[in-house]
Order: sequence, then structure tokens, then C-alpha cells
Amino acid sequence: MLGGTTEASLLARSLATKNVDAIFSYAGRTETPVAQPLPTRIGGFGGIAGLVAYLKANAISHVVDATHPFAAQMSRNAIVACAEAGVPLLAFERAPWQAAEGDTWICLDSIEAAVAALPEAAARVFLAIGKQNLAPFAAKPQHHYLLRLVDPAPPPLSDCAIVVDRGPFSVENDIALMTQHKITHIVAKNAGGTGARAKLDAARALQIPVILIDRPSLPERKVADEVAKVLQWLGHQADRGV
Ligand code: 3Y8
Ligand code: NAP
Repeated sequence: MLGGTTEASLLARSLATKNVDAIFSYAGRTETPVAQPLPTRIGGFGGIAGLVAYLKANAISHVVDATHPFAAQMSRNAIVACAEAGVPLLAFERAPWQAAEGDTWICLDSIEAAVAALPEAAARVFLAIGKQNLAPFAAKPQHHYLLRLVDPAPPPLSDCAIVVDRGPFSVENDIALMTQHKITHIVAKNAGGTGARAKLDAARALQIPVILIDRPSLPERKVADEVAKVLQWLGHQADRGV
């Protein structure tokens, strides 16, 4: 299974409990990823060809893509590689968040659009998007940015504060954090799920606008949205799965 999300960890616990012969795969994006109750591999496969070779060399019979909705490259590679290797693929994906009463969301389709949506007048922006997409915000140096990263890193923007923290987060924590930093805007990814949701509920409580970036579109693939459905998909042929 291709992991790196709360849902992936949930599925890993079920697979381990049922003694399904599975391997958990991390990209190796963070220094100390959460340990999993399954044999774990860390690092890229080497593109589509690398993944095809891995599937064949390890006699993988099923692939579950439980990566984050923004891990689009991995998901695209998995679709092509599994088709090429003739290995069935199932995506385990959480639904996007939907705005509720009292939410002030501006939904956009790219990081660049999010930068453009920030005001010209100096603001205090909570960039809760990790570390891989921060460069475009240098185009608006007039703002103070609060960055939340999984691992420490040198400040990538001229006026920024860094908080090193690993989710899942709580609403209380995010209300306190945004109050302490006098945040006026949030930029976030529409990740869905529970692990990153707290800041949106905190934003509603504080009446702070959220610039929410839509997830990238992916080619057609089989999708399940709960562990039981993934186990059922695997259960009919419960043998070696990734
Ligand atoms: C390496 C594995 C689990 C999985 C936990 C979820 C929840 C906490 C919330 C904020 C948003 C963000 C970020 C975030 C969350 C969960 C989940 C989720 C968002 C770890 C993990 C890996 C990563 C990679 C990391 C990215 C970054 C994104 C931080 C582990 C902790 C912003 C996404 O420093 C970096 O290079 C970080 C890179 C990809 C996005 C980015 O582009 O920077 N996730 N996050 C996985 C691997 O190596 O394969 O270290 O344990 C996993 C989790 N992060 O088991 O409980 O399921 O979403 N991760 C976003 O959603 O916007 C933080 O701060 O509010
Ligand atoms: P990405 O851009 O879609 O993938 C880039 C490359 O990283 C892939 O082509 C692959 O390398 C490697 N890779 C990605 N996920 C992998 C995995 N689970 N196992 C092995 N290799 C993997 O990926 P990303 O957005 O950087 O995400 C990396 C990891 O962080 C994923 O596990 C994802 O679930 C997790 N994550 C991402 C986000 C996010 O916002 N992007 C949020 C939370 C968690 P090769 O081409 O060499 O095979």
C-alpha cells in the first residue's frame, strides 16, 4: 500500500490485525515518519518503470493507493504502472471538505491562484500547506507568513514564523495558534479527512477567511472511501498486497 495519510495508517492497522501479507510504502518526505505495524519501505520507486519492476520483483498481487489527494504524481504513476503490470489497483481516498454554515472559503484551483487571492495590503497569513509549495508566496513579501512544517527548515520567506508540528491537529490548538499569531487569512489544501480539518473549524470560530486549494484531478480509477470496502476488495483474493 502507498501510504502517508491518516487513512493509510488506519488501513495498515486493519491489514496487520488480519495478518494480510502487505508492505507499507512511504516516499521518505519526512525525517522520522510514523512507524507502521507492517513491513515498511521508504523512498521513490524510480518513476513508472521503477514501480512496474517493483511490483513484478515482489510478486505484488494488489496495490492500494492510500496517498494524499495532493500526491497526484504518485497516483498517476500507480495507475499507469498497475495497468502495465496487470496488477489490480484501488484508491483509498477521503472526500473533499464541503463548506458549512459560517465558513468563509475562497476555493481556487492552484497555489498561484491562492497567492493572487491574497490582499495587497499587509496581512498575516497561516500557510498550512507544508513546505513543498511555499516559493510562489515570495511574490507577496508584504505579508507575514506563519508556516507549519513537519520538520525544521531554514525560513523560506522573508517575513515568516515557523511552527514545527506533525498532525493530526486539534481545533483548540489551531484556535490558540492563530490567535497567538494574529492570523487574518489561512491558505490550505482541500485534503479532506480528519487530520488537517482542525484549522478550518478554528477559522470558522475566529471568522477568518480560508483560501482553499482544490485537489488536482486524476484519471479514472477504482476508489473506496472506507477501510471495510478496501478489505472486501482485498478479501476476495486476500493474498500479497502493497
Ligand atoms: C511523509 C508521514 C498518519 C498520517 C498523518 C492526513 C493527516 C497529519 C495534516 C496543517 C496541514 C500537509 C502535510 C499534513 C497532514 C496528516 C498525515 C497530514 C498537512 C505526514 C507524513 C509525511 C507527510 C508529508 C507531508 C508533505 C506536506 C504534507 C504537512 C509521517 C506527517 C501540509 C498537507 O516537510 C515536507 O516536505 C512535508 C511534505 C507532503 C505537504 C507539502 O507539500 O509540503 N504532508 N506528512 C509521507 C511520506 O514520506 O510518504 O511523517 O509520519 C503524514 C500526514 N500529514 O499516519 O497519521 O492524513 O492528511 N501533511 C495538507 O493536508 O495540506 C499539514 O499544517 O494544517
Ligand atoms: P507526489 O508529488 O505525488 O510524488 C512524487 C514522487 O514521490 C513519486 O513520483 C514517487 O517517486 C514518490 N512517492 C510519493 N509517494 C510515495 C509513496 N507513498 N511511496 C513511495 N514513493 C512515493 O507525492 P507528494 O505530494 O510529495 O507526497 C509524498 C508523500 O507524502 C505521500 O506518501 C503522500 O501520501 C504524503 N502526503 C502528501 C501530502 C501533500 O500535500 N502532497 C499531504 C500529506 C501526506 P518515484 O517516481 O521515484 O516512484
